[in-house]
Amino acid sequence: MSQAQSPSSSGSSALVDTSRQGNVLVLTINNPPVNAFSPGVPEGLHAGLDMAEADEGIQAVVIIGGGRTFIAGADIKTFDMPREQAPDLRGFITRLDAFSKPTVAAIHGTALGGGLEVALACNYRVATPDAQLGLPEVKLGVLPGAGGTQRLPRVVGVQKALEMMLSGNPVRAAEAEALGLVDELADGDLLTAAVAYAEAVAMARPLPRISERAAEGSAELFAAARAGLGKTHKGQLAPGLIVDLAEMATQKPFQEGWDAEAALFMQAKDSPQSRGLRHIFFAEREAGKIPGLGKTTPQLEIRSAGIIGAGTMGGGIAMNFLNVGIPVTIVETAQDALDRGLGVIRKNYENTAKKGRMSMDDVEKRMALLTPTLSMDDLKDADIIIEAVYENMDVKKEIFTRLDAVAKPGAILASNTSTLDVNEIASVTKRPESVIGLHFFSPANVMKLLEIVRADKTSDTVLATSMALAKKIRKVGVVVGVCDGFVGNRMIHHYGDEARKLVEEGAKPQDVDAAMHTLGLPMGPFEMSDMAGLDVGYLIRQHQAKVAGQPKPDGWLDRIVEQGRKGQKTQAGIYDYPDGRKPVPSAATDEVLNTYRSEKGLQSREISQEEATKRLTYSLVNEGAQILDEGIAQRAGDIDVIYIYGYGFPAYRGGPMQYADEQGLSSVVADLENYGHTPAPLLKKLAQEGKTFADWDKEKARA
Ligand code: T1G
Repeated sequence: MSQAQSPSSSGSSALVDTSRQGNVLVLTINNPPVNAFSPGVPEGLHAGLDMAEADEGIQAVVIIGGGRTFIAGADIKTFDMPREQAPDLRGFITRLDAFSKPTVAAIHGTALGGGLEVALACNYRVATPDAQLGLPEVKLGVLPGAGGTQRLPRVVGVQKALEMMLSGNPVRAAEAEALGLVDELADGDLLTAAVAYAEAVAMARPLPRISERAAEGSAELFAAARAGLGKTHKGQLAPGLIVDLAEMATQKPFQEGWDAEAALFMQAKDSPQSRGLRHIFFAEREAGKIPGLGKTTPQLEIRSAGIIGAGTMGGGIAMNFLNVGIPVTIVETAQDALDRGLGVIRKNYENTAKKGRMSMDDVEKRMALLTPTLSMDDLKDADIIIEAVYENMDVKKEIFTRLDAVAKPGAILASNTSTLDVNEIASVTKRPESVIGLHFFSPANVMKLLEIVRADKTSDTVLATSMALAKKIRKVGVVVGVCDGFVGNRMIHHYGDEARKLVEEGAKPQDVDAAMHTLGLPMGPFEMSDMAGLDVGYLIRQHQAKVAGQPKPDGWLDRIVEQGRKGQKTQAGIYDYPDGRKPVPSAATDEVLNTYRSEKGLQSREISQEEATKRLTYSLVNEGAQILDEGIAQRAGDIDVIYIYGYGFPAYRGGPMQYADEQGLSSVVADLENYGHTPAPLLKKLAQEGKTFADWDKEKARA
């Protein structure tokens, strides 16, 4: 095996090895971890093609990935490089498509994005049965930019190509073969199969050129595709461009579509939406890294779990473990509550089975892993125990005192508290190093976010185990510190306050919510409050005022609750719900607001959507900056991940902190001051230095 020397460039490329098998030259890409098309890869591949061209004895070329996968795409880190420095994927693909000798892509792992585009420019594709092939560019706010929009429709048909490019989801090799995207499924060794295919087929036939086929599609098909974008990709740029390019593949010569694709790719790549989605791609992976905790930090094995509380949260949490085959013992204080909890879990699974997403056999298998009990003593062997009872510190302390006596040595003791002080909970145990917060978001079996609350004495092992467990149960884990509300809820508290102020100043609740719809959130603050239940906040405010010896709260929201309008669950809250689900502006709420404003002498004024949007998003950003300054969150990117996976912030905005970076922190500071707020010191400092939150994250990572 030698390293390809590229005559066209000075040094050899260590990223591509060449080897010869009979008359076949094998080019093996070694660019771990995913063989992205990084600088050095094209140089090596070109050198390999040079070698194949120069040697008459070579009659075919096989391109294969070393390690765990074929090429997983262009190197996303190079998107913002100056064009002349970025790896020239299109240039390589142009050469490969016209190459004089037959080429075979040998695919295992994932052939994604530019990786599949390289494979499409090969004459043939051989894949392992578990390989996956896809064009996920839309998830990065871009479009396939190296021929995918023109070649895929010509191979699998426009309908399937649109489905793949708009969803960004891969297909498995068996389906790819049925589609004609893969020519042969390799049984046994992939390279052996690919070389054999090159010898038996590729060398025996005239070279097939995808670009010479026509793609077919009807006007109705494209009209339907465009109409669907309003639902699936509302407000996004790249999906519409993908439909345009797929349509071009049916109407124009290949070269014209190829050229148009390049221009539209650049347009999408340079959009704030692509910057937002690429930011989240990396931020989500960074959030899983805990500075100071390397791969050598010992972890505990989680083979069984105990859940205390079989209510909505406890049941949802239990399902996450059952879904990955981890047995759960679930505890309640009364048989009817236990039966009810199990019934909800079973019903959830049966509903999924009715939708065809799992079999009834799967339902039974998962339910068989669930052991109900009324005795906490039955948790004595559990590797992790998660308390999921209602938000009351005394109750939690009592439970953790019992757990301390029951749980085996080394068991992780976790609380699902959404705001309470995990240090205080840990203080009642003799094992504070084993205590951690695992804040699941409701519904816990659906929402991907898991705030991992690191208490003062939580050990590195418990923390690292919890982060690994988050991945295992398919959650996006983010480490947060102890404070009231941790990160997400602490910020949303300010967001809710600002929303209420906007209404007191004259805005209609539906207009405030509409501002957030325009930003891309599925629900605005008042729809969210009605959904959660207004009485939750009401009781907290009443309790806090009583504890503080303050007068009973009498805000406009309190008055709505006191009319028995508790939100969607009572078909009336801030909105009315005549059909039980869809919010409709309520005359009763308008009346409460008008009375309240006149009693308080509040002058109503017109409030623009721009003002509402700025005040709501910047209330999050300002508190987020304070949270960073206090070290409660490790990165601004972590806060963005929390808001995308826990609060429905649109990923194509990148999260609140990325959104602020896009507006410019100086203008955020100016707007905050203009609306009567004091910018957090860190935000002010970054603005004064002309920096972004992303800069702050980078500097911190280097420290
Ligand atoms: N570029 C750069 N780095 C990448 C990368 C990529 N394409 N894919 C993964 N990484 C890094 C990732 O950040 C992480 O780094 C490590 O690899 C492991 O990733 C012209 C323009 C392949 C399914 O969108 O979907 O081609 O944190 O944790 O869970 O048309 O990675 O270790 O430092 O995700 O096993 C299209 C994106 C690009 C594929 C593997 N391709 N990657 O999942 O590992 S755009 C994609 C993935 C394009 C062309 C267009 C997944 C994976 P670190 P990981 P994994």
